[in-house]
Amino acid sequence: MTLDKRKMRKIKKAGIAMILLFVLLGAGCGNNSSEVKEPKEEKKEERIEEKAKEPEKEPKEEEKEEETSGIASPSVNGVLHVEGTKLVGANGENVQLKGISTHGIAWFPDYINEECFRQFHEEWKANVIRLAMYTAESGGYCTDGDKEKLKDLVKSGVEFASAQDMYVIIDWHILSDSNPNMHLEEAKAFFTEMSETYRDAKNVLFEICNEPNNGTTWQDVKSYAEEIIGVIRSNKEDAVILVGTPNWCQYVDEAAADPITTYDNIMYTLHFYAATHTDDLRTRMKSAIDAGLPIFVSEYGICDASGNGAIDEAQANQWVALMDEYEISYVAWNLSNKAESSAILLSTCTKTSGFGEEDFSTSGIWLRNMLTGEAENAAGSADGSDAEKPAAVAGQGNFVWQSGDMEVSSSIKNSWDEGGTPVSQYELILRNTSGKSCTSWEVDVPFQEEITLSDGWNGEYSVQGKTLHITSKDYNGAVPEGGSVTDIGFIIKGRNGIELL
Ligand code: IDC
Repeated sequence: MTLDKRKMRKIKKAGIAMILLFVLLGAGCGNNSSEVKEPKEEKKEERIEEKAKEPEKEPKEEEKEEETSGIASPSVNGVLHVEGTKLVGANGENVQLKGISTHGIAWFPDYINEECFRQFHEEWKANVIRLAMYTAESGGYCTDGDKEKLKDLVKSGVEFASAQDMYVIIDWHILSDSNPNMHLEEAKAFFTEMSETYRDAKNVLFEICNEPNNGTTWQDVKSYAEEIIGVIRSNKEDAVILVGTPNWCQYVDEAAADPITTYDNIMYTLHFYAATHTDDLRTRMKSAIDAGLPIFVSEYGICDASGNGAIDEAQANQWVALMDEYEISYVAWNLSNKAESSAILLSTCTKTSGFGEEDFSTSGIWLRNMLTGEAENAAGSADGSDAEKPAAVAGQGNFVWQSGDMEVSSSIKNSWDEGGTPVSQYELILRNTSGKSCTSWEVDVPFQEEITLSDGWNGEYSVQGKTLHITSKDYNGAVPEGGSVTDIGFIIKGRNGIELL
């Protein structure tokens, strides 16, 4: 450890040079609706059995209050409304909602259970759940979905969120049906019923069109919104309504230039995926707020916009800092065990509540640490020695991939130039995702070109062409199921970075 710290300090002094990294994202990362299938029947049953096995953990009232104090809740902050650009509580106090979105409730219905919501509320300090109901896609509400079953799931979700003193968003999740006017009549009927049902609820927000896209204009969205808002308001005068913006909720500037004026108590949604959307979208968000637009980030991910691929925690942290500065609410995508990097559960996890450390993906661990304020230990630490680490170079070298039994997360800690040759110091964190403990491990780090290894620590290193092969030392080979190994560091010479195929 002492040697490593010395190395770190030496490296900190080195000059920084730019290294360009290209990420080739693999197949299967697209927004392809055909990827999504109803979970198989056996799997569903397994989940239900799992649920039945879970003991009911009902904490005492005082414990509950202690654990969730400091976050807004319906019992304390009451009915929310919009003042200027802010979301405020019943007494005019600023309120930030932070929480998690379900995946499509048609595909992952089993996470809608009270024990599951309880854990995210009490342990993660989430104060909002978003219930994402796809309108198209397979099993969608307006396509081949079972409307009654989907509405029942939404109602159960509202009931469980209410029982846990959380706010809840009913999300009409348009996506492949890119223009909300495509299913205007069904939307009217759905929101009529929901606004009647929740006429007196303090904690329900309505998100009336997830992500207009594919050329849908702000005028299209605005005219749709005016109709739907009218329908909702005729039953429920006080509901905060979230309106999507064009181009997958990125063109908030268009809404800012021409906001809805016939109704108030509206917020406009912006969505980002940190490995794809960076400074440009942040600047657009700031300008829209400065122009007076109330913004709500009803969906975001820390991976790329496909919902999969590389994770960029440095960019994600910049987003969080900005949203906190402006007191914007934000809801993470997604509560499922789908094999994609935005899912907060590992695909090996078949539980639907009572999750343990070993069940969460990198996105899940980041989210929990961010919500609970334990971001310092973001990736978990095998030996707790997180002190003195230099900050990652923002946006560079932050990748996550699977190598054998281990999920590998990489980051570049520093890069500089040595007599014209680019040099980079990487750090890896490994997570045992095999579902069993191991006594040794080996991982491959694929580069875009042949590299030369200058140094490496906490592992045995060998280079085979473009691949750096690392095996465990005798002191860090044993990793429990779901456990992590940190501080795997190395320095390489080469112009180009990691290549994920
Ligand atoms: C993605 C899911 C993925 C599913 C796909 C359906 O993560 O499993 O196959 O939808 O087409 C959005 C959407 C959200 C997307 C998500 C990631 O609101 O539905 O979920 N995303 O692609 N906007 C930007 C990213």
